[in-house]
Amino acid sequence: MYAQLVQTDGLKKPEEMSPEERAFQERIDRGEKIEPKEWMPEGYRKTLIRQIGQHAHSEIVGQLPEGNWITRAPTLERKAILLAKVQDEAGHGLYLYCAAETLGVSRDELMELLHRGKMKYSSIFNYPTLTWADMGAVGWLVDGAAIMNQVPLQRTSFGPYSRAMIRICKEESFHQRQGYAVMMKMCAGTPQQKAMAQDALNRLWYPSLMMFGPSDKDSVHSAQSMAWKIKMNTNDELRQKFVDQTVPQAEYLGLTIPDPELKWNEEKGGYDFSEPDWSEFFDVIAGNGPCNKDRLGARVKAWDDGAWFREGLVAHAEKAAARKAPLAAE
Ligand code: FAQ
Repeated sequence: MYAQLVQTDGLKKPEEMSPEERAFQERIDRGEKIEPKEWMPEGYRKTLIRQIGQHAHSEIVGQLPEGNWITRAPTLERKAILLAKVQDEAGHGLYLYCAAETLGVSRDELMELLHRGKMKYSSIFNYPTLTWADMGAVGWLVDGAAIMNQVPLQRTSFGPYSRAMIRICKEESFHQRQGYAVMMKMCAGTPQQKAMAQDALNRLWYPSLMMFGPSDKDSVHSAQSMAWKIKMNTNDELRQKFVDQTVPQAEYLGLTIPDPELKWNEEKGGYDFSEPDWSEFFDVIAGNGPCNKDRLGARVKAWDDGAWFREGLVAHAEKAAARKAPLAAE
């Protein structure tokens, strides 16, 4: 079922395109938005289902590492802020599932694929959140990386995805700022608090770099997705921008990026930095990260525990429809 939903043919040369495909590509090249009921190549539809679906799953699974700390937030104010942030992520998931549904896939199908381990979500959420400082580092680095990827996606060619991104980006920038605020507080605190902040950065730095996907030479979808403006930048371009933006923020905090090779490169106008361990990345997305089983287990349990509620809603809707039916017949 997954292959049927998302498998595509790869990048076509103009001479290999049908007249319809060529006209479609010209619309994309002119910067027009594509809307759900308009004609689109099957590969375009499937690529969007894959990317938007995975993105939606990331928002939902992404609630778990931070949800883990809601009951242990150090103050009432921090708890309220964290709770609001985690709820925002649920909202992002819902906008994105709605955008995917306009492409002819149901939310139940997407959920089933996630629960059977057939569909991915972002690698980053397979790492544990061990201390309160991780709440700062997740907001700062993980939301920071998410925004770096999502701001260009506001201009993506598929209308519903682009509009969902506009709203999501507004909320993500608040998330990033709240994470940085936690880091600032901890770095201005006791030596132990600063050490916790450094430890969180040490553990989450490379997993955050991995969020942008494999290096361009190993990215299977980038060429076609960029031609269709489903992706606006390559994985390496965004990773570089993220490093360039984040290093001065770490310096301001008085923290050290855990990369001895990190160095400003005058010629390229950006930092040189060490690549993440790509074998670890591929292992994590194959289901073998530190928390994959817990994360998926938690989602499946939540889905199963909510069955009675979904059934209740359907029963109520059926009853309400039956009550209206005789009136409609009169
Ligand atoms: N994790 O050919 P490419 C957030 C897979 S939102 C897992 O380069 P593509 C908010 C990829 O799917 C974070 N898998 O793929 C938040 C493909 O496998 P497939 C999510 C990954 O699609 C914050 C294979 O590797 N954001 O965090 C990853 O062109 C805090 C080959 O890769 C989005 O989803 C990965 N990191 O580029 C929530 C943004 N990277 O499908 C809570 C939209 C790659 O063939 C708390 N998505 N893979 O089996 C995108 O921009 C793209 O899909 C990329 C990957 C850039 C993620």
